[in-house]
Amino acid sequence: DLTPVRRALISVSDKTGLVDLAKELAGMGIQLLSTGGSAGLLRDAGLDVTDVADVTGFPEMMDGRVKTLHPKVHGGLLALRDNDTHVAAMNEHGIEGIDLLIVNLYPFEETVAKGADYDTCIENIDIGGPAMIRAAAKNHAFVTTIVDVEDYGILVDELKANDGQTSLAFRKRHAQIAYARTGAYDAAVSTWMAGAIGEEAPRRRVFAGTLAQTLRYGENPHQTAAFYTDGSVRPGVSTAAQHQGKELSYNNINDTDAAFELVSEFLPANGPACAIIKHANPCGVARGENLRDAYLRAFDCDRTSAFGGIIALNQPLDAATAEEIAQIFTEVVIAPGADAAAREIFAAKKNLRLLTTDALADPRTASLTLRQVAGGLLVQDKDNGRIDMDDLKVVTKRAPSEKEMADLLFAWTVAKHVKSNAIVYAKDGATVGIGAGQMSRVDSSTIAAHKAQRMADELGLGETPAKGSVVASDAFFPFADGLLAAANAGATAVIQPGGSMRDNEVIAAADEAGLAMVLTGMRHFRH
Ligand code: 93A
Repeated sequence: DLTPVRRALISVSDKTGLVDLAKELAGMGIQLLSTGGSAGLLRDAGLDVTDVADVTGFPEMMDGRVKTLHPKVHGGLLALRDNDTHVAAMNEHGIEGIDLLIVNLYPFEETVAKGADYDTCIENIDIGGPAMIRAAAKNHAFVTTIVDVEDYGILVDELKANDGQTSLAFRKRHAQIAYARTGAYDAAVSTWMAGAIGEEAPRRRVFAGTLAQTLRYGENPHQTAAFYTDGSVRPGVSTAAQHQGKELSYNNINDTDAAFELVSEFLPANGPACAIIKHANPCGVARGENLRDAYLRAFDCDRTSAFGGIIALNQPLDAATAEEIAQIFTEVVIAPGADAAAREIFAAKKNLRLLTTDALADPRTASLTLRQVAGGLLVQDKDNGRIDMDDLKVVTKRAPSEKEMADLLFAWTVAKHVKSNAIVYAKDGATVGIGAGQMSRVDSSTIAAHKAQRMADELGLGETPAKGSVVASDAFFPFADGLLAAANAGATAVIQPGGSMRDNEVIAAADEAGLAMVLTGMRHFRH
C-alpha cells in the first residue's frame, strides 16, 4: 500500500518552512505545482515550479477567490488511479494526477482574533483550500494531504523512509487530521458569524479543538484524557509558558484555570493579590501590601487546605514571595511573569511547576462555557457579571461602613469563583472562611465559620478572624437561618443578591442582629 509521490500541489498562507520542504521534495524528483504567492516564494528560492494557472488555463481571478477551483486540480486530486473510467477521463481531459497536497488556509481565526471588521473576516474565509483538502483527504487511497506546518518534517521522513512513497497508514492519519482542520475552520467561521450577526442560540453549533497535550489520565487514573485548545487566545493555562516541573495533569489544568481566572479579577493597579485553589475552589484569597504579604494572608485563610494547592498571583512573582511559597508543597504557581531571582529559588523545588503568562486574563472578555450532559451540551455565556458600589442597594437600617463596603465587594468577587452554595467571610481584603459546594446554604455558612475557628486555634489567635468580618453569599438566603449563622460567626455586614420570597424576614433578622446588608440584584451560581 505504498503510493509514489510524483506531483505535489503547494498552496499555503503561512509560508513558514515552505522553502526547506519544497527543496526536499524537489530533491526527490517531485514536480511542484503552486499558487501565486507560494509559487513566487519558491521561484525566488531557485526552485522549478509550475503555476496552477498554467495547469488550469485560467488566471487567478476575483481577488484570488478563484485560483484552484478547476477540474484539472480537483480531477487530479480525486481520480481513482486504479479505476479505468477515472483514468480514461483523465486522459480525455488532460488531467494529471496530484499525489501530494500541501495546504494551509487563509488565517481566518487570527483575523477574527485581531478584531478585523466584517468584510475583512469574510474575505479571509478560504474556499479553494478546504475544497482541495477535502478532496485529497477523501482520495487518501492515493493522495497524501498535509495541512500543518509542523507536519512537514514527518512528511519528509516518511518519503525518505519509503523511497519517495507514502504508506496508506500515513495517508489515513493525515486525512483524519485534514478533516479535523476543515471542520475546525468552518466551526470558527460559524461561531464568529453567530456573534457577528447577534445570533445567541444558533440552530446549529459546532465546537472544535486542537490537541495541545495528551494527559497521563483524566480526573482519575482509569480515565484517559487530553487537553484541546480552541484557537481563542486568552492569557491563562492554555497559553502560559511552563518553566519547570513535570507535565500538568487534568486536575492541575482545571485548577490552574480556576486560580488564574479568579486572580485576574484583581487589577494589579489596585495592588497585589493572591488566590490559592484546591479542587477548583479557592481556599484563600487576599490582597496584600506586597505580593508576599498577599500570599501569606491567603495562606492563613485555610493552611490545611492550601497544602498541595495551586497558587495564582496578579503580579510577576518576586524572590520574597517565591521564598515563602517554597516553604510548603505546592503543585503549581501561575503569575504574569517571574523574575530571575524567583525562578532560581523555585529551581530547587523539582516538583513545583511554575507557569508564566504575558498578562492577566481580562474578566470582561466574552466567551462561552460548555458542559456536557448525556446526549448534548449546555452552552452559556461565561459569567462576566460585575458589581460596582453604585449597583448595591442597602436594605438594612445600618449602612455598611467604608471598610465593610470594600470587604463586601472583595468577598463578592471571590464568591463568584466558589462553587455553589458559596459563602465567603472576608476581613481587611482577605478571606477568613470559605464554604463551598454544599447542598444547603446554611451548611456552607457553618463550614466557612468552622474553618475560620480552626484557623484561630491553629494560629493561636484570641478569637475567630470571622469576628468583625463581612460575608458574601452567591445567591439569596432563602431563610433567615443562613444569615443568622453568619451573624453568630461574627460577621457584621452581608452582601447577597436578594430576591427571596422571604427577603423581608431575612432583612428583619439582619436588622435585629445589627447587621448591615446590601443586595446586588445579581446572582453568581457556579456548579
Ligand atoms: O480564495 S480562495 O478560497 N480560492 C481558491 O481557489 C484558493 N485556492 C487556494 N483561496 C484559495 N487558496 C488558498 O490560497 C490556500 O488555501 C492558501 O491559504 C492560499 C495560498 O495562496 P498563495 O499561494 O497565493 O499565497
